Amino acid sequence: MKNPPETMFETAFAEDTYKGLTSYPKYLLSKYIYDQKGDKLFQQIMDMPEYYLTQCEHNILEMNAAAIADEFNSENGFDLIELGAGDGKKTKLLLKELVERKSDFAYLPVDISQHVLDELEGSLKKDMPAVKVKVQQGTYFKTLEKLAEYNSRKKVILVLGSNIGNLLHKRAVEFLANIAAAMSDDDMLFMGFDQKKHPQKILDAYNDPAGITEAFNKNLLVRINAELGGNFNPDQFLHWETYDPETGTAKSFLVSKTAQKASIEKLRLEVQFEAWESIHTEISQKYDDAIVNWLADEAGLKVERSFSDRDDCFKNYIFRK
Ligand code: AVI
Repeated sequence: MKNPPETMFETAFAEDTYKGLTSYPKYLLSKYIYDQKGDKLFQQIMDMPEYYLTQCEHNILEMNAAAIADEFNSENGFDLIELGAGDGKKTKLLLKELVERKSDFAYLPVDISQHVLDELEGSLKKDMPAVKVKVQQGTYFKTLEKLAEYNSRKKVILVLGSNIGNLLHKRAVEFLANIAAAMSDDDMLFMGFDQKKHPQKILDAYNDPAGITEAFNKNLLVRINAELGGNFNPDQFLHWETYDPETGTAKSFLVSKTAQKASIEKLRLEVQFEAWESIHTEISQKYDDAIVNWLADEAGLKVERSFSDRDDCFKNYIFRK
C-alpha cells in the first residue's frame, strides 16, 4: 500500500513517518525525537562534557553579557522574545546583566509547551523576581506575527543553542526569513550557530560513550512503537554519526544490523530492511562566517556583529534587517 488516502493519517507524525519509511533511502524527521522522554534526553545531552556546544555558548554569554546588553538596550525599552527557551539556564546570564543595570525590558519566552513555560516562569519568579515575564504559548512564527502586530517598542529576538543547525540550508533560510518578516528596522535577532571545527570533536559530541545520544536518536523508534503501534527492536539498530568537513554537515543515522522487518499497525505498513540499510534521522549543521552571511543575505538580513568563545567553537550573531 504505497499510496494511502490522505485521511488515513491521524497526525503529522503518522504521515511524516509513513513518507520517511517508504522513501529510498529511508529517513525520519528529527523534530519527532522530542516527546517528554526526548526532551529529558536532550537535557542530559546538554550536560555531557562531550556536548561542547552548551558550555561554549554559556562562556560567550558569560564573558560578553555587558557588551550584549549594550546592543539590546533602547531608549524606550525593549521586549526580549526567546524562541525555544527550554530551562532558560543560559538566558539567565543575560537577564541577570539586564536586571543589574536596571534595563527597561520584558522577557517573553515562546514555546509550544505550556508545561515548559510554567516551569520556566516558576524558576524565574524564584531566582530573578525582578524580571517581568510574559510567557507566550504557541508556535514560533504565529506568536512572532502576533507580537509584531501590537508591539511598538523594540524587539530583540533570541534563539540560542544552534537549533537552526537541525535544518537544511533551504529550510534555515525560510526560518530566518520568517523571523525577518516580523522584524522592523529597529529590531534585532541574536542567534547561536555552532562552528566548523576539528571533525573528531564534532563526532565525539554526537556519539558519547554513555549512549545518551544513541538513546536520543533511537527515541524515534520508541515513539513509533508507543504511538503508532510499531514493533521495532531498537537494539537491532546501530546509532551512527558522520561529519563532512567540506559541507559542515553532521548526520545521524540508525543502521539496521540485520535484514529485518518491522510493522507499524496504525500505518498499516510493513517496513523491510536489508542488512546495513540506513535510516537518516538528523542533521546538525556546522557553520562559518561565510555560510552565516550567505544565509542572512538570502533571508533579507545583515550580520551586524558576532561574539565567539576563545576557541571559536561557537558564535552568537546579531542580525538586523
Ligand atoms: C537541538 N539541536 C541543536 C541538537 C544538535 O546539536 O543538533 C540536537 C542533538 N542531537 C544530538 N545531540 C544533540
